Amino acid sequence: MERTLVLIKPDGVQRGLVGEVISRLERRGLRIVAAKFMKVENKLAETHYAIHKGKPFYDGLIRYITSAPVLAMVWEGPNAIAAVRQTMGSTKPTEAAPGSVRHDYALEVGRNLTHASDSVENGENEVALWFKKLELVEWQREIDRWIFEK
Ligand code: D4T
Repeated sequence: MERTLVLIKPDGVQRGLVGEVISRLERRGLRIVAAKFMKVENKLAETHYAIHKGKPFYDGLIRYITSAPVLAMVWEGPNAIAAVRQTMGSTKPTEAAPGSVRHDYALEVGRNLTHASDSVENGENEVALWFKKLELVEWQREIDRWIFEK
């Protein structure tokens, strides 16, 4: 079962879109594994976005993600990485598919509301970076067999 880190970034929290994003992931059939409302320290932001260090948007990105609280979550399901990226839409909101979160609620790449892991490997690494093992809840839902084929 794939796991993905999902962040509702400061703009998503400030704009009151937490419930909307969670609702879309729940309705898709994904299962929540962990959630934590938190202010992001500089060190965590820098580790999470290390791949972008040196890029023109890096400093603004770190300022943005550390500017106000975020909701960090882990979601799981078959093909969770691709499913959640699709639900969020392309990084640039003006390129996001109609009906996606970023299409429906965002305009600019620097205020794109959410983060979702972009590969199985990054998903595993990001979940380990943001959450302790004890914070991850293993559970089943009665309805799982009507959503998950296996
Ligand atoms: P995140 O990580 O926020 O889900 O974004 P993506 O995975 O969809 O996209 P990314 O890693 O390429 O970008 C990380 C983060 O940087 C911001 N950004 C990106 C920006 O402000 N300007 C830019 O030109 C790019 C490419 C937005 C997301």
